[in-house]
Amino acid sequence: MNKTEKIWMDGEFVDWDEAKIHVLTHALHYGTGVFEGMRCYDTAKGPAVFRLRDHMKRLFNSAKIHTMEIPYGIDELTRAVKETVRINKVRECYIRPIVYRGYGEMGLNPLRNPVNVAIAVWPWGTYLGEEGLMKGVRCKISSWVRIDTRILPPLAKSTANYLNSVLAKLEALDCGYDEAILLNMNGYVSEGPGENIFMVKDGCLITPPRSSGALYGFTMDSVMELAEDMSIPTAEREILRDELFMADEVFFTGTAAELTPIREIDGRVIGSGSVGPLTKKLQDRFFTVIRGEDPKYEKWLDYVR
Ligand code: PPE
Repeated sequence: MNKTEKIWMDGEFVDWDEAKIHVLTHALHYGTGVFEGMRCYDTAKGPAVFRLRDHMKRLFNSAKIHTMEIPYGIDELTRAVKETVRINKVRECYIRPIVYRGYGEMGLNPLRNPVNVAIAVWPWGTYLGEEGLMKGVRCKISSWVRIDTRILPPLAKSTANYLNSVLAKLEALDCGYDEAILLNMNGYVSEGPGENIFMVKDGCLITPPRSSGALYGFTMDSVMELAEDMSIPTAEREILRDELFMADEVFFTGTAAELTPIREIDGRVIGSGSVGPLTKKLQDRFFTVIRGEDPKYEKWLDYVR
């Protein structure tokens, strides 16, 4: 990975190589952590974090769902994120704040363990490869089902939830695909292991509803708003696996994945087998927005300086 200099740990900047925790940290054993992922992009006015406030709110909500009390305020951590970007002198980076139950007692009751916080930033290129971003990726519908709200809260971005994602990812890779698509317990399309999913059918942009078990993503939310602004009809509704096969275009969204086209699912070519016209249009618009080249959407940018 691309190291930077300092990591923010519980209020202090620590050298990258010294940012260590005890092996009996609660979160390591029981998945008791919540985290975020954001990107900072270089703009004409300097580095800017995309939808920083929204991501921080989601972090606090994830902690709330898991009854973890974060020992800092949201403003304090928002400032710490910007400071971490500044101190590492990076113009573009991925940002990973994590809140976790730390070292204290072993056993499932975490209440006697501290809640620790860390923020790391590092340059992270394309999530599914440069070619994937340009030409699209090949996906496998996973045999693993997306976690259900009765098992683990899917709207919380918790470390534990990602075990489900890792199983799906490994299976997809093992079968020679780039990425997985997970269905939910009702058999409807939910999302990718680390991405929301969209399909285009007859000019309409469709994404699964909040009840699908997908994480509520801000890239997805942004793409929906941009589409509406571009007079593209949109819908949030249940999607069947068969509908994906018949879709004109399918793509993933996510902080890491940005807007990645899907060109094949379970051996079926999607649309033209390359990036679809609407996907390309939204992708171009998205890249304009994150670079601060669209004044209307500067509201989503938080300048670091
Ligand atoms: N669903 C899942 C399960 C998910 O992990 C992400 C982000 C999204 C949807 C999209 O959410 P948003 O980033 O707000 O648009 N996945 C993060 C972690 C990726 C990783 O491998 O780590 C990310 O993209 O930062």
